[in-house]
Amino acid sequence: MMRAQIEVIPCKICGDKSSGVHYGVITCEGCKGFFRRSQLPTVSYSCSRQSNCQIDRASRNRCQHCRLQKCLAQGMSRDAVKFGRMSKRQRDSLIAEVERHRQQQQQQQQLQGDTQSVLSYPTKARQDRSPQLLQPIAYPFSGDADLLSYTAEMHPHLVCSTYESQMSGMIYRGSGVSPTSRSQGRGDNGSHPDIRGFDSRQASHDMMAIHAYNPLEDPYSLYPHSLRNMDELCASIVRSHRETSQYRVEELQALRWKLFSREEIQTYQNKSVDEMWQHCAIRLTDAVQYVVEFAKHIPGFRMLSQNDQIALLKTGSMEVVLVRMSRFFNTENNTVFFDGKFAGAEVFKSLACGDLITAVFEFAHNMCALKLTEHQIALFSALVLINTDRPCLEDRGRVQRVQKSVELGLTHILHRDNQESLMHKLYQKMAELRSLCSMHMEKLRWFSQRYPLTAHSLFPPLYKELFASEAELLPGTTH
Ligand code: HC3
Repeated sequence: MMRAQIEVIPCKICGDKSSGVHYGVITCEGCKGFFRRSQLPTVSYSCSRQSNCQIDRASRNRCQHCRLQKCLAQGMSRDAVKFGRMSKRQRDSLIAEVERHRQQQQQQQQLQGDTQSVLSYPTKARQDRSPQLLQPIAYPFSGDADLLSYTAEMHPHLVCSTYESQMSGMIYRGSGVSPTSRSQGRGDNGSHPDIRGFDSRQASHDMMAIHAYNPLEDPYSLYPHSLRNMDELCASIVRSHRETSQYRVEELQALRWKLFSREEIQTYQNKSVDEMWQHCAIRLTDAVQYVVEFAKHIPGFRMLSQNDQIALLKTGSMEVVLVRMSRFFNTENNTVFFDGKFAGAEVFKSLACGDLITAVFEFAHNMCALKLTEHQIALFSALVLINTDRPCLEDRGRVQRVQKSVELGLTHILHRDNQESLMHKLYQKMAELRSLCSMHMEKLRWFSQRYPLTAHSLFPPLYKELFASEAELLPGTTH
């Protein structure tokens, strides 16, 4: 990947323009040089305040101690692999991150430029407004304009939501051959073919084929039983979890002391309801993007049809975000790592969703009490995602086969850890997740009626794609 592409991602330390991957992290030249100097044996820094100085482009030279803490928290280290020698997966997830930033930048530009047009964007004549088959509204979504061709007319099976343009773009971009490659047998390197570099025109054609091919010809139709062994499945899911979990648990441990100051909490609480909702919607959408990357590397997920992958992500990604939130949670003071520091429930007061916040924090607390290992969280997250009870699935049997293999993987892990008793507790957690998410949808319906403009034009497009159809977030929807 060209250095120029990486530079769309701002420096992870101070937010200035980055110049590439340095000591394992995307940083600017200034922070690269700072870290190099900080590693000299004679150097040691201390903070004259509470060791929680804000590090940004303007303030980065004010406190060397906090700047170094942030470098370490972001993963900078002398023996980090050079970009050129990164593993395939590391490079893949870096490519996906560059893609996300590029897309976000374009959407922000368009959002600024087109805020009004999104509302008045011409919608096609609506078919009967059955909640399932909503007429697609083409997003001013640049870069993959062809993706918008996935309209209900072309793919009658694309039901439940019609905002696949974002989600399908994320599922296929920068990842693999078009979906029907599996019917040509194994991939080029002998491993299971998966969805690599996305050619939207080709995929558009293939997507038509996806509903035509006969599953019995599909080498994966016996998929879970033909798996060489359960360890391979578990290892693959754990690796994907580790590479898409935003922060390592040990990093979060090192940051537990970083709490928001009284003034910073006040700043959040002074935000208006719609401002705070927009802020959280952006943070939540960021977290969901990592979940989409996680899903793509679950063996068997990508063998599902695009429709089913999107249906599972639409209803499951928020649940996985909430499972992952327990990794960011400190049960000693009931705070969660948010915006770079640990925040108590009071930080979210201006969302005006007190009961939802309380429930979410309680859930995170109770999840921590289970003391799940990273392996157990990885397999549990995959099981939460691959769930045949989700609405709008077109090939429930195929989803069931993948779900069964993930269930076997989780049982395998729990047996190995001598913790089989956890299984029924985890099924209870899945029921709690469903009620948390329906509570979330209820709040979102309330919010979108109270603040229609924010809900329709200031939330990230992917956020609306995730929650739009249930919360009636479609522009011009009568409430
Ligand atoms: C759940 C949450 C929004 C998401 C926040 C996330 C999961 C975002 C990713 C961070 O890395 C970790 C994190 C911490 C706190 C999470 C928030 C707690 C409360 C808030 C609401 C319940 C959801 C609000 C989202 C809405 C209402 C805008 O859809």
